[in-house]
Amino acid sequence: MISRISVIFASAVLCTAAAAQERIAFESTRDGNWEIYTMAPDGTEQVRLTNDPALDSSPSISPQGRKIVFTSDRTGNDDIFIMNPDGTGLTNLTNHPSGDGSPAFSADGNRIAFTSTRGGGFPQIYIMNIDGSGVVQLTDTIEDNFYPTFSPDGSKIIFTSYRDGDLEIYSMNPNGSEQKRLTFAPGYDGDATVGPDGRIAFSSNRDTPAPVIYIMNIDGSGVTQLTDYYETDPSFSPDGSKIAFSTYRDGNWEVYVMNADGSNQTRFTELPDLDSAPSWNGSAPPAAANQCQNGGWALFTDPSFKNQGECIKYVNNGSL
Ligand SMILES: [Ca+2]
Ligand SMILES: [Ca+2]
Ligand SMILES: [Ca+2]
Ligand SMILES: [Ca+2]
Repeated sequence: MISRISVIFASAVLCTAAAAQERIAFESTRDGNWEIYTMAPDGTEQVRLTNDPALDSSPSISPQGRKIVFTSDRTGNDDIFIMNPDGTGLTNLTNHPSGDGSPAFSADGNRIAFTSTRGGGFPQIYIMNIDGSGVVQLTDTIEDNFYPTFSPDGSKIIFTSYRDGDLEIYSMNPNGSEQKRLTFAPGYDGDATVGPDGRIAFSSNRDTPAPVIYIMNIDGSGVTQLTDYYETDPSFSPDGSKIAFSTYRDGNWEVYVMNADGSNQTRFTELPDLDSAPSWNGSAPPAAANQCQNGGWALFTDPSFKNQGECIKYVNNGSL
């Protein structure tokens, strides 16, 4: 029995559950030009985070919801910016004259994969630290590589490439090794997102005039169509039960959310402007709690404790 405890706080990045903010980041033209917004997981509380005449797009929210990265051309070319969830602390991470875009947070929130033309040829996928340092090139092929996204377990980066003469989805290790093709259907296959069970949702026009959303296993098997009008940009909820996506079914782009089996497709944006590219952060409190417990830590839930919800380590001080 533990009669007294000593508490040691885990690093903020690894194990802080209560502070995790589950939000859906998205892009919208509702205030006159493309800006970055977030909303609550039920579609309420839609707030604008950027305010610049430049094109601000393609947000990715970190697993714990503490940072948002996005693409902006406010410097005169596309660069990747990072900011706090309230829009403060805006920082240019790339500062490179080439085109940099499509940022995606790693599963641990410590790195960002992105697409860049800085190599001088076709767009390639790179990875960097969240302060912009340590840039490493991961792909190097003829034809484009783009739209990187991490699997929630951190083991894979899924991306789109034209390297085999058609747009297909590929996987690779986060160091760029073991690049493997996952789709083989004629037409567009891209916009991939990986759920906590390893399944990949993506959009494809393999069976339809406009792209719609499909789901498949991480090895490319078991492809199932989920939507049927014009849908792109799927993003899994943290527990994998839902998928946010963009659709043109109402005559302009809107963000919708559906169950991961395609049922209960629900409209989350209502404006006649363009609303698209939802990014749902990938690690909610339950996942953080599991991570803590697996690492020998526990989630502190005593409501009287000021750091309620933080992961702490119980230490038996021997005074039984
Ligand atoms: Ca803007
Ligand atoms: Ca740039
Ligand atoms: Ca294809
Ligand atoms: Ca709209």
